[in-house]
Amino acid sequence: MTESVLSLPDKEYMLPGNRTCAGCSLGIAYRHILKALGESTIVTVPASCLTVLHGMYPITSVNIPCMNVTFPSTAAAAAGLVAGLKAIGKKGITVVGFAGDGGTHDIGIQALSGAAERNTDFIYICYDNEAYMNTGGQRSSSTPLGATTTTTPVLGKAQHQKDMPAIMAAHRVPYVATASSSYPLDLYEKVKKARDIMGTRFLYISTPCPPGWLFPPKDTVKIGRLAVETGMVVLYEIENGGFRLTGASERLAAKGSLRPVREYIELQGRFRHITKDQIEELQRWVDSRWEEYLARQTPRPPDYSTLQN
Ligand SMILES: Cc1ncc(C[n+]2csc(CCOP(=O)(O)OP(=O)(O)O)c2C)c(N)n1
Ligand code: SF4
Ligand SMILES: [Mg+2]
Repeated sequence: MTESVLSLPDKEYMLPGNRTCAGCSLGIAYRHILKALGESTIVTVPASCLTVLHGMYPITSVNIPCMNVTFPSTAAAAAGLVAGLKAIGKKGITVVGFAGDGGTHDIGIQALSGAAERNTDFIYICYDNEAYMNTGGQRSSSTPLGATTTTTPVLGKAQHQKDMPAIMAAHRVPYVATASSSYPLDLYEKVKKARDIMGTRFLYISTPCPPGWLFPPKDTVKIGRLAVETGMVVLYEIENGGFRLTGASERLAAKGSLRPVREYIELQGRFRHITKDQIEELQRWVDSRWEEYLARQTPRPPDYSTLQN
């Protein structure tokens, strides 16, 4: 278990300077993910803010090989890479498909579902900034109820978020986990664990976006933490079917209470038009989901290293 950021590997795969907005949490998440994956890694990335982070030829801000692919084909291209590496006998390379919520929940879901059904030996990571941010902030199926976007400008989105990790868990892949850029050690540990498992591993990462969610760049980490503390984002892992809350969510479950959702939404301009009824509905949704997670908790295996003889 990594106890502090000071114990993380020194080697950096993100080079100094990149083109993301001030306060973008994607850079925080990506830096820790690449540290966990190490240098024998190839990523496939579709059009998204991650392409922006990578930079435009001849400049790059990332020190690992990357294949840029079309918007719907992240998982198909990554599966092709896995097959190609196998065909030429290359071993020990981790192939990662890495896309946004639009590129995963909506347009990339077909290729991802096909690859998961075949238990393709890769890691697929979805970072969720809850809209199509690279093209100006259009609604996605991961935008929360009541949030305004450029395509839900006045009343806000009328539907709840699609539960993508649950869809992936329904494929019965060996590992599904959720994480947040505001808890980088939890994220690092999950990526490291995923790296050493065979078959399809799916990670979902909540990544707050200051210009899209309309909060000041200095509050990125705070907003990400509030998402978890209010239960809007829940940290867990499903390993071979066993569900377990982790990190801050596990601590909240032990404490017995979440903070009210209102504390999270009142700090973000995207919820400026939300109605009283929508806030109540959002709270009801969070509470019922939380109860489901608590009921699904499987006990942690005993840690024999701490037992006295
Ligand atoms: C087939 C296709 N449709 C639309 C686009 C335009 N497009 C490029 S990036 C993007 C938004 C990506 O959203 P998401 O996957 O959530 O990543 P984010 O930009 O939020 O990081 C869109 C709509 C495209 N490149 N290809
Ligand atoms: S729009 Fe949001 S996710 Fe995209 S680079 Fe800017 S802060 Fe990051
Ligand atoms: Mg997005």
